[in-house]
Amino acid sequence: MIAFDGITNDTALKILNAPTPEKVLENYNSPYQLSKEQINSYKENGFISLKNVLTGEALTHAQRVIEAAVLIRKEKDKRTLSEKSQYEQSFLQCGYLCWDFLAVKDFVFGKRFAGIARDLMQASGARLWHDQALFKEPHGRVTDAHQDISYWPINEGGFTITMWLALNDVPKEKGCLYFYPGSHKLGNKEYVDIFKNPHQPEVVKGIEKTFTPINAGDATFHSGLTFHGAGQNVSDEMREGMTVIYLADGATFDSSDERNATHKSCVGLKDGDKIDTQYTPRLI
Ligand SMILES: O=C(O)CCC(=O)C(=O)O
Repeated sequence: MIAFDGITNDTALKILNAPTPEKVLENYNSPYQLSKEQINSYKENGFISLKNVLTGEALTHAQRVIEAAVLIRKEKDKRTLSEKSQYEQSFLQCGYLCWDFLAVKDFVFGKRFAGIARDLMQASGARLWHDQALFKEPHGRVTDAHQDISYWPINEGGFTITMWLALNDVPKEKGCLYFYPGSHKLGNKEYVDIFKNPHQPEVVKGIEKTFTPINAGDATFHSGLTFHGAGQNVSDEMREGMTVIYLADGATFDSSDERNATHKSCVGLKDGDKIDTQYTPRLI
């Protein structure tokens, strides 16, 4: 059973139903300036770690709201870590929170984060693909290395990017992310079944991993083409990560892989259609 300081099942709903303070909204929507070096570094490596993407009251607020949402989603799950599947031992995964909780929507729709995504992808605009909280429980196992695009029905892998924002400090021992620099240049390569039967991807053998320990409010951004994973959480604390995944405006639907074609964000689309559905609004 999971628990967060100062939040009960009753207060969780109150937290989620309260309007987001004006100052927090301003922070969620204020621009974040990237340098040319940062944009080039992302282009070269396929990922980047950025400081202070969220700070102060906005960070405290986002943490509380997302903890409350995770608590509500997981309140009925009384299993201990060892009773869960191998995949579930990597993280508590709570997706599409923004469509259930307005307070989370305010965060997920923030133009600050979407603006970073757009600028790193050098796109004309950024759409929402989906959001998901990824909390790694104390002593949760590694996240096996994989490439996100292999799970998504999208033709253009380079038109996808994930923000992974730390809601609390995430040093290496708490299971920070690692990336294989430059692996996005290998293209759409290898499906790893992280759900049931993971293997170490062949294509990144020989590439050294870069671990990205980050503090609360910092974030990493990685391309859907970049191979990555996360270490084990050997600490006694929950690792709290919130992700938002963006598409460059213009990304198109790929129905060719049956494993992915039923993705909720693409319902109603035909092969090759521009991804523009009720779940993928243009955010910036
Ligand atoms: O949070 C994790 O452990 C893995 C994150 C990840 O694979 C992703 O955000 O694409």
